[in-house]
Amino acid sequence: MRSGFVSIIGRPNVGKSSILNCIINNHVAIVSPRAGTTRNIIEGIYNTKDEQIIFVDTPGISKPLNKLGTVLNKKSGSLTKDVDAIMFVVDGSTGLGKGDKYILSTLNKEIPTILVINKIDCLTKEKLLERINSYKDLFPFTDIVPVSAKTKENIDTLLNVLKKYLQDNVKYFSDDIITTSSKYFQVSELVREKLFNYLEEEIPHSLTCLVTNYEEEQDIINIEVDIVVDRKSLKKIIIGKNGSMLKKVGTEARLDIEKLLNKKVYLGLYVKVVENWRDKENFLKNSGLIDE
Ligand SMILES: Nc1nc2c(ncn2[C@@H]2O[C@H](COP(=O)(O)OP(=O)(O)OP(=O)(O)O)[C@@H](O)[C@H]2O)c(=O)[nH]1
Ligand SMILES: [Mg+2]
Repeated sequence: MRSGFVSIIGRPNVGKSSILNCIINNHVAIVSPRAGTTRNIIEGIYNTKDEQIIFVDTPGISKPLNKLGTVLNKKSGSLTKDVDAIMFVVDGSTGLGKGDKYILSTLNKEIPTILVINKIDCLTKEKLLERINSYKDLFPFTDIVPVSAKTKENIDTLLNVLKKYLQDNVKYFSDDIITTSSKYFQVSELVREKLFNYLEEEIPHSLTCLVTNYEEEQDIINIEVDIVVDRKSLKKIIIGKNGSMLKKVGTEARLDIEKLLNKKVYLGLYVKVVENWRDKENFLKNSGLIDE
């Protein structure tokens, strides 16, 4: 048995969570076309007969605009220290950015770091070579693996590369565990994912979701989720005309939640206002966005 921890880091929106889901073959991390989707550390556990890899998905690192942003960068940074390998993920479709150089400057060169160029389904071979050339000398990468989370191309190669770096000889989790996230957290994330997919511009960043009630009956689970926004004016937008937005989000989220919990679900969504919650330390702590 060989096992180990692998951190997935990179700028926002490069496809870190998509790669994790692709490897675990399950929707353990939410994904959206907006930068700044992931806000918590998400662990996904990959098992074979002889290996176990604990993948640690992190919030994309970018210039912080508020306390929440600072906390997220710190969380991601802390997860590059005590791991067996780091997957430094970049977006092959957009290429090198300032943020990439900043993140690389914070990494420990002793830890095997793999340059993972994602979204190669959007690239020609020539463009990919160009991308590899622009990154390869910025850091002593141990390996360079181009992949696509969308088409799964080369994901098996990536796994084979990572297996070289597993150092432990223990099984950390039993085979049936695919993530360490609680079911309450996963439920709130599925609601947040739909909101991130439907709402525009800054609005998704202004909200967070919290499970406030979870009651399991024989045939159904009754769940209530608060959608917390940071100013009153957003309430109307999230509810939508005659409640249409909330209804759309609620239906989609419920279907995913039923799949997750394997049972019929009643989902109640409520929109609440907590002014400037992203800058309130107590709120961030109580809602699990700050761990300590
Ligand atoms: N074409 C293409 N799109 C991809 C691929 N991987 C991810 N995406 C898209 O890229 C967007 C961002 O994906 P995420 O997985 O949420 O990115 P992330 O790096 O986790 O983002 P943050 O959590 O914000 O840091 C989504 O719209 C994905 O569908 C890929 O291989 N090809
Ligand atoms: Mg993510």
